[in-house]
Amino acid sequence: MPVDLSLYLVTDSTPAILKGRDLCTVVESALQGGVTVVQYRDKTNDTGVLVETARKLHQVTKKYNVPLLINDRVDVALAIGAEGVHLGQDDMSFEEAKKLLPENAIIGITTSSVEEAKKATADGADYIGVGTMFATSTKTNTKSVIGTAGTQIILDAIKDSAIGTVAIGGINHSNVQRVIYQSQSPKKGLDGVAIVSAIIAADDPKASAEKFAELILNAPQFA
Ligand code: TZP
Ligand code: MG
Repeated sequence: MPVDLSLYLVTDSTPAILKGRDLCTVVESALQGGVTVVQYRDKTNDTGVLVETARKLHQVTKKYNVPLLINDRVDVALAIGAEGVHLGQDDMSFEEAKKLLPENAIIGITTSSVEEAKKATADGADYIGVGTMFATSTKTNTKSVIGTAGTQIILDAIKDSAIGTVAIGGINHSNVQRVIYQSQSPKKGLDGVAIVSAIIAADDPKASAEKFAELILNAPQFA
């Protein structure tokens, strides 16, 4: 797995989460705290702002040698030369994105079922986002909440593949170790956790990321 998925930050530009702060400043703090990959996810702004913000974010992530992935928009990723994209089941297909993006671009796919995870694995995606782990006010239109039990079933179904895996939805400092431990199938575990509000909405995003990094590092693992 070329990308370190362990502490995967997903951005949000809504006032409830960003609270009027500058996104680049918040993301830079999170990077100082140890975030390993950043996904620019913005369902609020128009294309012009997306390209402008993505370009600014890229300047920041490059300083920390951390890949920037763009949610939904292959065109925005191409426009700014981002390291990759994250696509949901209703976005451009993996095959189309693969044709458009550079050879080494990272492509991640959202999956909520064994069928979707197997398809993303067979397609050759770099990683899958697995969820929704727990119900969250950050994304209310989620197809399904699958919990650690559902995640474990998905991981078990793709245990023979080296595809990366990251859980998303309602993950915070209090549950992250349980998420990592309980989601594991005997032959495949999570490579990381994706966090929105517990870092972006935190009073101190750097301190929050540091705490996550420490909890992840010390999470109990199967032998
Ligand atoms: N996909 C499934 S849940 C979710 C996304 C983008 C949002 C997770 O946000 P939070 O604040 O970490 O619960
Ligand atoms: Mg999408």
